Amino acid sequence: MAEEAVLGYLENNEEISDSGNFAEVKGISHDELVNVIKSLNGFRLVDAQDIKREKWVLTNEGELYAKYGSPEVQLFLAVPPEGITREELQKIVASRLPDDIEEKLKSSMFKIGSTQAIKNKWIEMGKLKVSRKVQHVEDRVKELLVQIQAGEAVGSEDIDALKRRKLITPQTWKGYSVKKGPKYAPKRKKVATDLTRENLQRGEWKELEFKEYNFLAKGQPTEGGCLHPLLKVRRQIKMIFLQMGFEEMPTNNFVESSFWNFDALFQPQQHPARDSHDTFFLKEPATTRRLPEDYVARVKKIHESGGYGSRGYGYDWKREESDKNLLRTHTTAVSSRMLYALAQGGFAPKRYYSIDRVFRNEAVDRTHLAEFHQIEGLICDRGLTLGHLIGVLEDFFSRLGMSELKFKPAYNPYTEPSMEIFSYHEGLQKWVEVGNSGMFRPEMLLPMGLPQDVQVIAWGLSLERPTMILYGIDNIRDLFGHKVDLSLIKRNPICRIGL
Ligand code: FB9
Repeated sequence: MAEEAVLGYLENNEEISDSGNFAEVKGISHDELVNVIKSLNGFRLVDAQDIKREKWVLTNEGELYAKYGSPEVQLFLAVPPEGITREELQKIVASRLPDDIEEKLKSSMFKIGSTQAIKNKWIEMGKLKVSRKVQHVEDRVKELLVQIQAGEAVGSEDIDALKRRKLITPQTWKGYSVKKGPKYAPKRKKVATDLTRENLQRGEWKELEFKEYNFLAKGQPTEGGCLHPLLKVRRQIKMIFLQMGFEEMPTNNFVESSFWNFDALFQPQQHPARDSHDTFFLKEPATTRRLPEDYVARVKKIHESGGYGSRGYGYDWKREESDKNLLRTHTTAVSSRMLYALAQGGFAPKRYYSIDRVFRNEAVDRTHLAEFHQIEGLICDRGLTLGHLIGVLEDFFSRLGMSELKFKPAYNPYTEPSMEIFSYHEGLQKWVEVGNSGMFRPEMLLPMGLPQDVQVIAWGLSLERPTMILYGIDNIRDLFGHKVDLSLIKRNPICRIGL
């Protein structure tokens, strides 16, 4: 239909000067006509040239003023010659508004109308009442909007005034002018793209015209697998740990007991982090099934009355508290399992690491979700000191490209001493907190059965923070979660960190 209209018209006419007018005259949609013009142009049956027209269209508010009049005129007409109180005036204006106006706009009509009427010096807003300053007013705004709706020209000053009040907005219209092309024909000959069995059997092949091969056409992009930026950074950090002689810990259990997540770490049962405001507890299964009873007894004791020179916390430790299942709040829960296992089978020095998801019931914001990926490293050996911890941190972070570190005393329930780690970030031109660290307390290690002269130094950081900085992402929802743009996953640079 549209194709025949275009080719037929060009048979006896030099040009279709405006596709918009042509579509209107022929009673076809302009979008459909544009698609036909593009196709005929692609096969060179026509020669199409772009046309662009800027025109003004009314906003929703503009449409209302054009239909019902501007709020300033409506407000002026509601003021009687003897004047009126502000409250009365507000009621009259509201009662005269049509029902189909949005509530939000209704409530602002009085304010817009009175502000504009005062600006036009039509009314005076006294302390007691509102009175007219003129006898008669013209609704210039409504006239202009109706003119624009009719496609009539309006002066630039009036346009600016209407634009400032957000009553009109620019709209770009795109169309084509069309002439005969080098391969014009009054009727497009169907070009075959395949030679079929039917063509051969019926002998149609003799009349068939085949579409030329377009060797310049790009092939369909092949969709291959892609690694998420988080996984690219995770792989780089894994390589750093492996190069430093660390073994990966098994982190394939998001669900953990409070015992391994808190009690084994000598974290008291009253600690705020153990509250359901900070931790996700499970309803089903609500409690853990099995714990090493002899170890539990030692943990109970160390919390209640101390031991090994520690005073403990002096509270009644409750088993049912430690049986509660939760989503692990840190991968240190895995570290406690690994250290306990290490103490059972004849101690040997170890370097362990983990990188996996942890869950915290915290307020989410631009850089924090209720879950993140924690990176944790630990070294278990005899005679370790804080100096060893500082040394291994400088080695680890230098491989991440952070050569200058500063340490600040901190507190963790399960490490003493503890340090926050800071690094000067050249790109951001400021000191950035890059992690936390410490030496696991004897109250944690000795009940496990580790020898008295064994210490454990450990540290942690998140995977999201470095990834967001390295990939220039400032909102975590653009990196992780259901709103992530798949093109970020499909197209992002390789991860280049460290040395
Ligand atoms: O990752 C963090 N910051 C960071 C890390 C790397 C980085 O690299 C850039 C390329 C240059 C940039 C920034 N932080 C830890 C510090 C802050 O971002 C902090 O605001 C957020 N922290 C998380 C916890 O927030 C709920 C990051 C996460 C964190 C904090 C502490 C640990 C693990 C993760 C730990 C631990 C620990 C301590 C002692 C023993 C064992 C584990």
